[in-house]
Amino acid sequence: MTQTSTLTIAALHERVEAIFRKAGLNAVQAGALARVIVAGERDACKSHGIYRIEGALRTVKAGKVKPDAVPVLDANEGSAIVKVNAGGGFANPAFELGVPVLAARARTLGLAALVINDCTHFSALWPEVEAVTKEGLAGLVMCPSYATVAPTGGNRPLLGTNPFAFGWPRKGDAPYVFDFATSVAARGEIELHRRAGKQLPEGWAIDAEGNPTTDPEAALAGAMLPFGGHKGSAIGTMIELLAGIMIGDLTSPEVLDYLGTTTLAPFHGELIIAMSPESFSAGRPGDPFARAEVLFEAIVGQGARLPSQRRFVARRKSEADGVTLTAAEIEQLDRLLEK
Ligand code: NDP
Ligand code: PYC
Repeated sequence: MTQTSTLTIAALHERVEAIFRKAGLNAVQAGALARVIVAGERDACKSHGIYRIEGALRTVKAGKVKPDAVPVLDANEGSAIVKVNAGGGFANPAFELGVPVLAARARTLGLAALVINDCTHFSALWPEVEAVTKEGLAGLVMCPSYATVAPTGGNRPLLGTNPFAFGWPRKGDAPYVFDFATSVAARGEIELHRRAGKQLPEGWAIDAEGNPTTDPEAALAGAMLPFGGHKGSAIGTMIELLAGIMIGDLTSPEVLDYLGTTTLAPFHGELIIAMSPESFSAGRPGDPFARAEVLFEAIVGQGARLPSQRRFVARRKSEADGVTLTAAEIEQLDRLLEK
């Protein structure tokens, strides 16, 4: 049986933050990174939990992210577009700086967007979309990545795994949230399969010659495939346009040219859109939140589950019992703290 240890969420946060501080990150960067990574472990999202620490540290060491960056807000008074320049640091502190202004603007105007430029982004998007729903707003979050996905009908990496998240606030309940890569699976999942010596399910990837493969090594050397064929390919392209070109930041192929590798965390921009359901539905019959509940009940009534429910169950368990890590994971944290 695998040896495990259980840590409180606060204790895990302290360790992760200490690792980043020791590696030279300032308090803003280290705190925001620790929050998102620990949230990943707490919610049983292993592909964006502590496994990401080493990639973030490699990126710092390679000089591709500024450990002492301080994000700068351009509130753009009165405009629906709020901007934060991450200053070459990680996206997470830039998001934390911008989200209160985004929310206030969306409440005033009905809808607003937060543009984050010049950031390194390695995390899941659900913590961000949940922060928008916490403000009583519906949210859309998207960003490019680096070229690792072949467009449908193509045979070489071009698009990123381009994550896309949506959130809808629910009164007295956890929000409706989905968050997924626009590739069949996140690249982190392929890496976790490789580490575990497991084959991939069919349909996830092609090798460097463009042939279907279930070998994670061959998939990492080849290309991943978009989810849903041409539909995922088009959504991935939309994300390149909106969260790359439209916001004046890098597209996934440009990110790969800039970094020259997929072993570092990608550097690009991010787009967050916040919408007020009350403003959009004003003057129309029915309360949008009550009507949404009818829809959710009908979904669950058929025996289906709402997205993120697995995460929320894991979160409740972690909050009650702590986060369980394997001996190898604890060793990894100890080693990183000693470095
Ligand atoms: P998954 O396929 O694991 O999950 C996608 C979503 O679908 C989740 O909200 C999940 O909820 C939900 N879901 C899964 N199964 C069901 C079901 N049977 N019924 C209803 N809902 C379901 O996501 P991916 O592997 O595609 O992505 C994982 C993470 O990787 C994301 O958080 C994403 O943001 C991140 N990522 C980040 C990138 C970056 O560049 N920063 C790039 C690519 C991905 P639940 O969690 O509750 O199962
Ligand atoms: O899991 O595909 C992924 C990913 C890429 C960058 C950050 N996460």
